[in-house]
Amino acid sequence: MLREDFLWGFATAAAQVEGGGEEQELASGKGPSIWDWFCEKPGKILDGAKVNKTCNFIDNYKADLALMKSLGVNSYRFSISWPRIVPKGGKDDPVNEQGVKFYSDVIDECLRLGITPFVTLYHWDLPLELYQRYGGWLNKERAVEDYVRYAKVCFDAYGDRVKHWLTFNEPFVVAIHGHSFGVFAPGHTSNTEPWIVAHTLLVAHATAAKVFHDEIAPKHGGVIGITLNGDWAEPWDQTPENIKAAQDKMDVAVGWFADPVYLGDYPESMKQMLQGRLPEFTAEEKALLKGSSDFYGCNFYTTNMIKAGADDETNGNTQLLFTRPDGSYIGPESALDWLRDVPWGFRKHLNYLYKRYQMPIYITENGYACKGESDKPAEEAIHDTDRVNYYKGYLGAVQDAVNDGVDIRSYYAWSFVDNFEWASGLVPRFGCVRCDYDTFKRTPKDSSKFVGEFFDSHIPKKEA
Ligand code: GCO
Repeated sequence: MLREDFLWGFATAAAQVEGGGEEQELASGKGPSIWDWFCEKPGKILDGAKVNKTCNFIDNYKADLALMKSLGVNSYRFSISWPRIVPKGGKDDPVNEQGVKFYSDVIDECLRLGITPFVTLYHWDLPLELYQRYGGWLNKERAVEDYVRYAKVCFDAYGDRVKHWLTFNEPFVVAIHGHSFGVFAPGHTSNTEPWIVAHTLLVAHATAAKVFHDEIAPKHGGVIGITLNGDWAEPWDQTPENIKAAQDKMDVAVGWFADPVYLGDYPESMKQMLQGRLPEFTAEEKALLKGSSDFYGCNFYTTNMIKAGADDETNGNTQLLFTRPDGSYIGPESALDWLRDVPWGFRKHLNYLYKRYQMPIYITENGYACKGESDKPAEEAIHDTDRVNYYKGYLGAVQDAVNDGVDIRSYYAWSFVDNFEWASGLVPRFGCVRCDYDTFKRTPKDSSKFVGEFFDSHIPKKEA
């Protein structure tokens, strides 16, 4: 069984679900984010979708929360849009009261339904103005100040009701997809910027967490952390070079952020690989980072087989494969080339994290986009057998890891409803609930019921 106070629900992000169209956006007082601007560039979004018209959570939030409740959740993870709170983003820029009220209403509705809100402060929608003023995360001094002021506005407005906070979602993706691959906003391709951006994000995380620990937690209680992606890296075979390669891959995917936060500095393998390009922490920054997270936030999707020897720093100079040495695939294909259904890696990953960082783990995302789902008519697509199979395997892995002794405190399925999958647009569908993008109509898929029933039978009921 899981803990009696285990949190479970669905996860979403502001930019991926909120938008109901351009008019709504203009009337809301929200400023543009780098994703609004990025979507206007030809060819950046696979199907030409716009981030300002996704699932219209803005108008639908009450019905969405009621639907979540009917599926049995006791929690909901969502993010706050920085440019909705501070349209221009900066520490001296005005606050949009309409935006502050929106999340306040969402939080109140959650609490009214007995749903614990789990709030992410930054899920990739940087106010465009800050990118234009000084290059966004590339400018540590200014970005940290502006971010911390925004975080304070949120803590002050919601800290009385929100007890679970995340400073950043997947800083790896912000740094690598945004500044090395160039496939996510702001679309840079550089071999120096990602390491600088990551450094800024870590310092911003630690500074905001200190404000929370010093000023908010003593008054209202609550916990704060950062959430990291990272697929499980399985050595291709048991040769020393491939075992080392798998560790190097884990160091870049996870250790790049988790080692400074929980262990005090960047992994040695990254220092060696990047030499002078990896920034160094000052003594003050190290002290700030230590103890900055009250838990380990884990987003998890898949597993790769790892071989030594590819010339790619973003993977620790390793090669990622979905095949075994005998040529067989480790799991079936999804709608996305980076994602396959490989449940056994999850148990290993959770054990690895717990052993290395010794922190309670909150699983903040886990989910699947079924191959070909978008080509099917709605009445067929809602019978999402591949997603049910994925959750069956991965939830089993969570239960196994708990039985192994790993301290796991939450699970959020990604995602509640089909939504804007960044550069892939609206084509890959991750929802346990279908979204009709013409009418915004929601229809629960089979997986939503499967996940609900799993937790109904695995979380012990509190004695009345
Ligand atoms: C993530 C992202 C989500 C994605 C999901 C599927 O945190 O990686 O939070 O925004 O939609 O991972 O790719």
